[in-house]
Amino acid sequence: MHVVESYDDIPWTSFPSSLRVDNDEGVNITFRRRLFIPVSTPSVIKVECNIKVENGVMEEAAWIAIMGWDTAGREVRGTWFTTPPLVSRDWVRVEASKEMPGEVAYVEIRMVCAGSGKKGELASTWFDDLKIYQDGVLIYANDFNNWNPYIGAGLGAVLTGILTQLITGKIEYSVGAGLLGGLGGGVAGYYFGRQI
Ligand SMILES: [Ca+2]
Repeated sequence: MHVVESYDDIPWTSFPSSLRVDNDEGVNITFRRRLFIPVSTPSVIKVECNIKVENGVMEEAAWIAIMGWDTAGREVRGTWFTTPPLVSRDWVRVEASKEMPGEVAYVEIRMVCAGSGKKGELASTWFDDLKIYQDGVLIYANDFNNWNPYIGAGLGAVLTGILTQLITGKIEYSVGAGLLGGLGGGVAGYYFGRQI
């Protein structure tokens, strides 16, 4: 399995979902990198995120790393910083900030999921409400939204309701059938929407 990303519609800190990362490598792994955001410098760049972990060990914790890049595509020395390492089972809002020198034109976000400390044993990490600020002004936000189950439920309800109305000609059947169709559509949307 190694590392699998999906949306999770149950643990989240902002509706309707969070980013879930399952990792059975035993070690913590950078699963998202090369996410570049243009910045104006010199300025203080701050990252904030909600993180929670199941079955992680502190030696293989989850965090988010930020580093600065120049216009020529080179990493600027001394700009790397990370949020504190985290393996809490409860949601924790982590944050970190650093002054970026004038040659920094982009910041790169690297997301690291926790490991269990033992190869083959699963550790799961959830991320939600990732935000990047430049001198206190929000310049990037990711709520890890997955609306597919809700869109699926809405479409399923409407389509089944219409179909039942056409077949039976009875509005009271259509409402009941629409509810069932909504449930089916929601389940289908959840199933197909989980994988990223
Ligand atoms: Ca969310």
